[in-house]
Amino acid sequence: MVGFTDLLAGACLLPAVYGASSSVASSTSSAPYHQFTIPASVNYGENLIANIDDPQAVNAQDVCPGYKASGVQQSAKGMTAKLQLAGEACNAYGTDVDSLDLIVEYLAKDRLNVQITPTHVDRHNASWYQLSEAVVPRPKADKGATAENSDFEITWSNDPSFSFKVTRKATGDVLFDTTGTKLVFENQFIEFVTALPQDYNLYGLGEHIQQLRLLENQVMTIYASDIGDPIDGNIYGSHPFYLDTRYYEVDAEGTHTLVSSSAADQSKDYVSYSHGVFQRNAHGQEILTGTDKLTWRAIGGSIDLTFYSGPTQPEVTSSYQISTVGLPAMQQYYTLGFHQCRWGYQNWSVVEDVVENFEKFQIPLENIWLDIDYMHGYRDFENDAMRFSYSEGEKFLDKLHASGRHFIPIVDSAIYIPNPKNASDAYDTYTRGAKDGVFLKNPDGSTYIGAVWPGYTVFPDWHNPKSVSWWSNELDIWHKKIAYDGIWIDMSEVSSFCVGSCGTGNLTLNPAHPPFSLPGEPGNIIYDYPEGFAVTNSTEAAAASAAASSQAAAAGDGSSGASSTVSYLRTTPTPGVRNINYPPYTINHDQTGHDLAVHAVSPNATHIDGVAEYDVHNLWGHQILNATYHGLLKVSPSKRPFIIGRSTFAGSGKWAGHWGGDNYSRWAYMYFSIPQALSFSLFGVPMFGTDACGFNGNTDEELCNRWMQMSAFFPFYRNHNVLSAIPQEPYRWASVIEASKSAMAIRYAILPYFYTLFHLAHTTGSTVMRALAWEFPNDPSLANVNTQFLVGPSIMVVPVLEPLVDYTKGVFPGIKQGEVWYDWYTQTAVDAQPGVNTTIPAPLGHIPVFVRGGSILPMQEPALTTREARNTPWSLLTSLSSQGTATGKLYLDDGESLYPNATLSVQFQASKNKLTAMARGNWKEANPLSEVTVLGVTEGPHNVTFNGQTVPGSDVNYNATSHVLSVCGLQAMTADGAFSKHWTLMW
Ligand code: MIG
Repeated sequence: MVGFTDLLAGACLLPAVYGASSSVASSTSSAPYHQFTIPASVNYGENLIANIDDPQAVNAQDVCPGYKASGVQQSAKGMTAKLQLAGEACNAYGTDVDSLDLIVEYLAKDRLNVQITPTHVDRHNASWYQLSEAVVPRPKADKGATAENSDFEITWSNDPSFSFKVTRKATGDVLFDTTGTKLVFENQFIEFVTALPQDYNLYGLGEHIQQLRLLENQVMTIYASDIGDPIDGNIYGSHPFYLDTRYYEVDAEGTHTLVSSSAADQSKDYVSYSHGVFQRNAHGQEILTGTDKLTWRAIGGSIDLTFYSGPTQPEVTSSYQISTVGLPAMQQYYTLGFHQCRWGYQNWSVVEDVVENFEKFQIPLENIWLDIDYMHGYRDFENDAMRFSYSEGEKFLDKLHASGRHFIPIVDSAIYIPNPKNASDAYDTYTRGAKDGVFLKNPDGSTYIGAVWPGYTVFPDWHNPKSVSWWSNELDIWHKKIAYDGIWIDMSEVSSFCVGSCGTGNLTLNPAHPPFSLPGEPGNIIYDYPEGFAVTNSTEAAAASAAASSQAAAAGDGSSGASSTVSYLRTTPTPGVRNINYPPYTINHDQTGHDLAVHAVSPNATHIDGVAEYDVHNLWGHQILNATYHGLLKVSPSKRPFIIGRSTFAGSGKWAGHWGGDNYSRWAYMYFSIPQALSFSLFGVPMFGTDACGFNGNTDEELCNRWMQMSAFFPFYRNHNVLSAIPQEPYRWASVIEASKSAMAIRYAILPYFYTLFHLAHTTGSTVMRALAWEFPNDPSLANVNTQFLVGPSIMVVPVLEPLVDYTKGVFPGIKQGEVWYDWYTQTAVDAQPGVNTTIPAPLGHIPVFVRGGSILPMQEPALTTREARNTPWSLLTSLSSQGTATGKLYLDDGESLYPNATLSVQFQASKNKLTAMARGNWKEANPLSEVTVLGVTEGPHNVTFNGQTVPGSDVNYNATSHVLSVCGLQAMTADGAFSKHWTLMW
């Protein structure tokens, strides 16, 4: 073992404080280019497309006729009807569809589905596209489901035009209500409006960087966009799902009165009911959050709404995953270890140096990542022969794997297309794909050629039945050259650096430089530092800000594309024809000009089945994750694939995890990591983390210190950095070394808890990272708490999210109901008042962590790798509730098999001075139990026994002040494994 156990000195798992260390210099200069540079102009549209801000835009609600229902058929299972256009077509932003089919189906007690689709869809001739069930399945129905046994009731009306209302029977509360609004259904524009209560609590609708509870008066666009994490803008993923939580005051008669969460009064009692709504639509969407309504728009597809009745968040989330999008992938154990990445690791020896530094400073490192630097000419599946040769790589990986560590390379979404004039430019991956015709086409049948890192590129067409096997084969061939352990998928929106098929006719210019300078290249030198840096490093900050100003001045006014003129391009709808490049209604997409073709493969790129990219853009990133999942199974058929993907769709969690994308080394982005993670908990993608210390811009010691500590409690824990920013591995600053080690000591100690949470998520649809409101559903004051979070039910983290302070503030939920919170470090109960935002000391290097009373956490000893940690003795941290009880769970297996043939489940239970462990299963856990710590023991024990045998007094330690009981020396009594038989500890 690489000596990490001294962390555990003393009776209990307290992270030790580490000594200082020297910093290590590094160079990240980038290689010069001697290539044709793709002109910058091609990266922008020429137009500012009319969007929500267009003053001339008509409000479809004012001009459209709505529909009238006829031929209504009611049944025990639901209803069907025809919806006919109720007046003259408005053709506001497309062609009105005059006849629609309405199908209402009670899918299960807790699920109701409302589907509205054009009548008689003729797939080959239709001017709209219906989402494929093969790619995005429809929610499952229970056989016996009926209207009568449903939690919901749906009613409808034709007055003044067709509308419907979904009511929760239990409260009589109307959850969804389109009364008085018009249904608009055109080939390129769908709109419906639902009423919401004042001060509603809505969550989800991703992917955005935003606070946890959605703000009112926002335009929330859903359209996969390769863009550096703008706040409130649409980014990589598409998750048209929301959770709606409503709080009620209940009087003596049981009457429920809806209350605003801002009016929460700690002296009153409340209950909450949550429901979920999923709109199964993959088109570009835009959701307007009004003060008392939601306007939902889509530029195609259909209406396919599923309501989940909960009534708690865990029930909504679990039902959403189990019935609709799928349960999240089980992760391999090692993926819970720490991941180090950066853009700018220049060659194998630089990477080796990084790994060695982790060893030297005794900082846990589990996974080393490589960005696009390793590639030969930025080609997927090809290492650069000089800097990242396979032979040197093999030696490096042998050593890395022998030390229990893993290697995760990036794979980009676009594929280099070789220069036809240059025979030595052949690229087998392309050749094999072209042979199978797996790349997207132009409408005229020619190959669609965009531009990404390598120059001009092509893009896999996931509708081609051969594309998954081609992709899997490429992964497999490459794996034989370099034994990677997982895959990082990037640029999958799918990103392209030019508008349209810009490479057509230009291939002889390949390889080419992208149409902008890379970070570190002239004009794009990084001078950014986090807030607070100017205070602690004033001289450097002043120099950086001066240099930044002159760089900006040299670049002109800094504006680009069409942003300076407000002259909108407005497209007039043509009956029966779609304008897919410039739809008549353009969602508020955040690329230049709101142009759907900017920085992405253009909407008119065409799939083998004739489907336009316009209709399936948001699914590209989902499908490459599916393909990669298959590919990794081809490489290692029995192992759980480990994939981290950038663009996701509802259901991507069944194949992959996700990182937060290109955030900034700024305090605000550290904060936004929390709501982003919690949103992905709701979306069924529990394996989530953001780039610790920040990606874009330079970080600094203080931000990196705080962020490394916070991210230690995120499911996916990775430090990643942009090309040419100052290095930010945790060993770069003495204080960050210590801070990282101390937070990692906690993470690695509770790995069995994390792993158990993942297994529960994978099997039941529960979450790993949790909002306080979800665990404490009856406290309206928690509705928007997102500056602190829970890991599972038992651990609460209150990070510092601002510079230059030595405290933070947090609430201790549930205190009023008798909840007890123990400080992780002192192991004593926190003295907190209900609802009070409590000041918590947090000097730099200290992250406040609390254990909820009533928990039993299975732990092992921290180590430098998870493999070592798994070879250490067990301990249990038991924190008693105010009733003196506690429970906990443990799940174990080999940590890697897709279908493990041996598993172990242990149930822990404590009450009345007695703790029992009941194990089930055939996984042999060889490590013994060494100690049990019990927090909140109010009376000193007289006699401590383990399975009836007295534990010698020298192994029992009771602190009458802190109320901590620790029982050590249990190894001998559990020599055949901590859980090989049931046991009971009494005190
Ligand atoms: O546009 O591969 O989000 O993590 O370092 C930049 C280089 C392309 C974007 C990813 C980022 C990665 C970077 N990539």
